[in-house]
Amino acid sequence: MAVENAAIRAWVKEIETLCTPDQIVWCDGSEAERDRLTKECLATGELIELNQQKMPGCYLHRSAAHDVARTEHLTFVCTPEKLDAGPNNNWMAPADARAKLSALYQGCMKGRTLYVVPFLMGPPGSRFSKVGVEITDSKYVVLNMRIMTRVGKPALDHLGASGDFTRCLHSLGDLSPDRRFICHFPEDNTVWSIGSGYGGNALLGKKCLALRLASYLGKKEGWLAEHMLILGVQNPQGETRYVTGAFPSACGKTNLAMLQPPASMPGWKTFTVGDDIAWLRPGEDGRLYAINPEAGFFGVVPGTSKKTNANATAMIQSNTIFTNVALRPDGTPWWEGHDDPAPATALDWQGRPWTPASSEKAAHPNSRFTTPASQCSCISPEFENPNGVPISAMLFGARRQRVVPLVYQSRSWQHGVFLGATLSSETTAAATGKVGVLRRDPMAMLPFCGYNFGDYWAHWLEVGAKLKHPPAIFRTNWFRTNDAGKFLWPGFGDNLRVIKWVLERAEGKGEARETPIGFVPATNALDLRGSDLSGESLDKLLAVDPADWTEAVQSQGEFFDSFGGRIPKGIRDEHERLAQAIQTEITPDDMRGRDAGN
Ligand code: GTP
Ligand code: SPV
Ligand code: MN
Repeated sequence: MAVENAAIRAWVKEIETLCTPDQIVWCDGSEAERDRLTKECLATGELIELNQQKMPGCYLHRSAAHDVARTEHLTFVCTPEKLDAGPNNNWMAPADARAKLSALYQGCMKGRTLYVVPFLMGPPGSRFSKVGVEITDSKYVVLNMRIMTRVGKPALDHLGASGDFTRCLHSLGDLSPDRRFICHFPEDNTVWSIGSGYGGNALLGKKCLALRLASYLGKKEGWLAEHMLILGVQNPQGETRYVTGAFPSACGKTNLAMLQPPASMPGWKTFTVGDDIAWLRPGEDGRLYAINPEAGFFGVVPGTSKKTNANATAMIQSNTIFTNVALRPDGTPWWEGHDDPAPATALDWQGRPWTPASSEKAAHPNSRFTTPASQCSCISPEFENPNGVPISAMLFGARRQRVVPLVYQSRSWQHGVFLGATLSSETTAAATGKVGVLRRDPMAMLPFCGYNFGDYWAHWLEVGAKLKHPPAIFRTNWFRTNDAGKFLWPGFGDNLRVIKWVLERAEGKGEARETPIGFVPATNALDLRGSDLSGESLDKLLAVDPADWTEAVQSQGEFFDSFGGRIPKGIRDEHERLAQAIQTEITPDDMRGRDAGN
């Protein structure tokens, strides 16, 4: 493909000199290109063909055993001033990062092919959309980028002769975590990644461009780049409203984005606009509009079944790349939580013999599917709308076994930003490190905000001030457990019951009870017809315990203190107000015999 853009050509030349590949291939996004790359990957073993009768166009990729999730401790934001990256990011001085990584890139593509992948994030012709060019030496990365972004002509057309694109340089290097770095240079609109072939570390359009660099750009240009799903909900009267949800990695965005209404809620329909990333801008009518910059889904496989996510289950039966799932003797994939029972024999995600007696899991807990959005039967008719969709409500959700109710509403935009800023969640397998540890994850953006959180919250407050009709903001928690450790809430399709109340509240209806933390559904306000939830479970789900919240308020204060003077006053005010409201509620009895925590 002949790419005329002079800035792209010059950059490719520069990287060719640095990385010395044997050859250069310019990618155009065509089907012929996909077929050719797939064939090459089958020959090298980078892909394994799955049963083409049962699952046409589906392939399995096994990654290196130590390269299965994002590595947050090896991810850096390289701003000239450390404080601009903030305590929420690892930081390296730009010159140091360039020197360190240049040495690793030196000659790293000898014996390999350099692929040039021009890609567009966002719908063609949209003022929201941005162009990136990824240079990579991984065919697997090219095949995934072709699904996750709009590759080739849409990108080059959008760019024209301009040099305004994100320079995304990626090499597998030697895949060693000792020589792995994912470095962002916001001032140069550049990402340098080496040493990993895994999703968020290697598909540089996703977390690197569409969140870390885009959040920084959004601050400069007056918009927001968020780790959010976008869901369209149509009520039985035929009215459609849009909701976004920011939940940390592996906390339910893809599942909520593809929610299937329960049988006991006839007439309700849902439409997927996005499952991971939203770019949001104020519209001329004073509402907030969102697009999904991606073109596919890179979803968590374990737990995906007809019962939990029928839409995703149907969508991944063809043209899907599976990464790190188990392989059955008939050439079909399997994972924990699959509709079929465990096979008598299989190969696990590393290709080792596996039986149900094995002590290890068959699929990696962070195994993933990569599927084009066009295969999703509930994809929204507004998916390609260049103007985006107007947002009625925003959810901040997390995994919390205790303390946090199923749902509650903020009193205002400022209070909603505070709810986002104080989000905390138990860690998952989507990043390396211990699973199940409680950590603060503001707006589900801890690993993805490209600048100081203090400045980011200030920016949220500024964007809200521009909105005549801001979305209503809620906190959700599908993961509260009972004393036996079992989830109290059925989740998945039943989450529509919560969304229904959310949309009622956004329109000034719906019954609520005011508590120190915000508005909780009044008794009988949630539509539970046809659900077998007990009254006792509901009470536990909606309980607000002042003593628990006294501890939470203290830990929030300590967290905010770590940002020093950069915390906006509005956030401090909300924290103060919460502390006082809890103090007023609490009785000495509440605090007796409590252990510290949260
Ligand atoms: P990333 O792609 O990492 O950003 O994750 P995500 O937020 O899209 O999470 P996803 O929807 O893939 O869900 C992750 C895990 O949470 C899966 O194992 C799901 O089965 C589980 N999960 C999702 N929704 C619910 C829910 O409503 N209730 C419960 N109990 N589990 C859920
Ligand atoms: C996440 O971890 O939030 C993901 C997968 O969506 S990754 O692309 O690796 O970031
Ligand atoms: Mn994600």
